[in-house]
Amino acid sequence: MRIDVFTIFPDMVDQFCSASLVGKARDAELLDLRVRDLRAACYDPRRSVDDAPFGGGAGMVLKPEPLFAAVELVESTEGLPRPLFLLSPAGRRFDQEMAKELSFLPEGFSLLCGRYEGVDQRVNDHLVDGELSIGDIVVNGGEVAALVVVEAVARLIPGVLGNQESSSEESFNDGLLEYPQYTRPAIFRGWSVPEVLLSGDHGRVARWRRAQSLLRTQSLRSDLIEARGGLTAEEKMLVAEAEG
Ligand code: JCQ
Repeated sequence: MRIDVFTIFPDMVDQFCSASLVGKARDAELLDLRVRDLRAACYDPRRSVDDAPFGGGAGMVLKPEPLFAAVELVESTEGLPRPLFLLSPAGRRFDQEMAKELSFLPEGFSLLCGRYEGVDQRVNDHLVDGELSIGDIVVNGGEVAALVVVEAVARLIPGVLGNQESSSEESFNDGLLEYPQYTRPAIFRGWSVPEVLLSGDHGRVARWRRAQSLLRTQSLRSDLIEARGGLTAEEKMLVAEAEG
């Protein structure tokens, strides 16, 4: 799978990727990540990528020419995996479901990191295929948002995570928060690990974990329960048992 990332800070994106799981995926040739300098096809003497907004106002706007030129240079030489998404607070909300969808794209996809007060609207209208947001939050540049997308997708590519890690992803945690995890020591500063986890009874452990996932999700993220269409009769029993 190939992912192209267009940014005015290619070193920053490359360095993060080399130091993370994304770098492992890249070294194993499971992910073909190509980081592109948005100034690559910037031929004016000052190599400027931004300018003041028409109509006045604070801040700078990314200019259309260097962005179109950078994308088209790749398109005409190596081909560009599309869809091409602009990272922006106005985009469609990126979530685990979308990470999964992107990880299934055989040709991959591309990301364009926005900056400053925004991007010339003609980039939205005529260059990219859509906009992605990592949440209702504004960061200075789309780079950190792009890294969120790249890492979330990379870890879903078969072979990137070890078998143990990836199977825990698929199994019973469908749309629910994780159950609480514990490790040694069994008693730390007087706080004990729940007895059931030391029992060796795998059936009891599985039921307890399922109940804890449901309880946690109900109290912290009731929207996730709603999205699954509420609790089944069996799940209600598990929760009632755990609450009792
Ligand atoms: C991404 N959630 C927030 C900031 C304007 C394209 O226009 C802009 C892009 C940015 C950077 O991205 C984000 C973001 N997802 O802030 C302002």
